Amino acid sequence: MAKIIIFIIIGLVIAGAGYWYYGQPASPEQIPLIPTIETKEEAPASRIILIKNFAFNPAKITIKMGTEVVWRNEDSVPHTVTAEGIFDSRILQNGESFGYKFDSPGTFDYICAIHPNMKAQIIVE
Ligand SMILES: [Cu+2]
Repeated sequence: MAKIIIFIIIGLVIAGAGYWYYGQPASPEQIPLIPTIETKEEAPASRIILIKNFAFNPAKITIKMGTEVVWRNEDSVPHTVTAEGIFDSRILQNGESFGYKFDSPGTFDYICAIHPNMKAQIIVE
């Protein structure tokens, strides 16, 4: 009986020592001082809209102010990206692109001037 108690005590001592050795919280000088400066730099935002099958795809997007939208004509026929008085790509042949950076909020409707039934919209927040 006494032996069992001694074993238990030895066990507790070993367990306690283990806790003391491994379970100690790190002292302040062991905690690495990582600067917590937040970097708010975001990659320059840009969105691509494909012109395909006589449609802008996607036809309606919502973007943040400062985003550049790039349209690329993937049709074999020429198209334009035209918001009268705001931006105009002129004629884009197959494979050509046009980019416009939206620096102010608002809703921008645009069309293809060659095929005015091609309508699309960009909402800038
Ligand atoms: Cu067109």
